Amino acid sequence: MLTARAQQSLDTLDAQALAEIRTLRDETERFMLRYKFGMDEVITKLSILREEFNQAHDYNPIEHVSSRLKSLDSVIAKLQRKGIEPSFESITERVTDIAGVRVTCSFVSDAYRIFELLTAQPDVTVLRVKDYIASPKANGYQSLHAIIEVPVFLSTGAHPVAVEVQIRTIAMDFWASLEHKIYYKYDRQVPDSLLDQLTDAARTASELDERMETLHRRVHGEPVPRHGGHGPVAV
Ligand code: 0O2
Repeated sequence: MLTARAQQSLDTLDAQALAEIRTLRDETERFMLRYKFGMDEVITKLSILREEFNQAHDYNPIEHVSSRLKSLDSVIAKLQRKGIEPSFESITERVTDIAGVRVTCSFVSDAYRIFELLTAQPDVTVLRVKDYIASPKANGYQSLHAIIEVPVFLSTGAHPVAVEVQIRTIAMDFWASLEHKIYYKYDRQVPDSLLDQLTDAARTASELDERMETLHRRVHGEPVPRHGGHGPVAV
């Protein structure tokens, strides 16, 4: 239901302007749909890896997979924040987190294993990697981020689509989701004392990851490397 003012504004638009608005709306829907398809493809790849790994090794390196498509409002806010020109071309090039997939693993070695298995697939192109596990952010945030590109096959042919994949352990995920909530609760102005506690909690989460991995390896008779047995991802 339109307000009287909105209806009045609409009445002042001529037929051509209305047609242009409809075209833009349709193009935007098609544009966003490609990201949904790209995201679906990555989710399918992960669920195949998960099932096959379970069958072949009787072990599941993936605890949980979640995904989200950035809302149009968030995309527009990001364009304004970063001064990006509002064209489909520049959005494709510069906003690479419209489609996002988050993978939660039990152990750090599983996070790297999933990254390697996913990015080794011939139709996956790695555009960018940020290894916040090897190099945590100053606040303690840990996660392995990769912007990958997968081809989406439409009636018009193959279209490469960027998908942001975040891979982390349960402990890292627990920390990140609490930190995210606190960040928004304080409207990005988190008191220093809380920030210190969060950074300290991140250290505890990291220690827990190391201890759990050591325990897991001992139970399975695997050698226990001194630093968890995984290195940063070479970019
Ligand atoms: P949302 O709603 O999760 O998408 P970019 O600005 O994205 O182009 P940037 O910032 O260099 O580039 O990307 P980076 O460092 O890979 O981080 C992107 C995403 O990682 C964020 O997305 C968060 O999801 C997550 N992230 C990064 N740093 C932190 C952190 O300190 N705490 C938490 N909780 N999450 C973090 P968005 O767009 O912020 O939000």
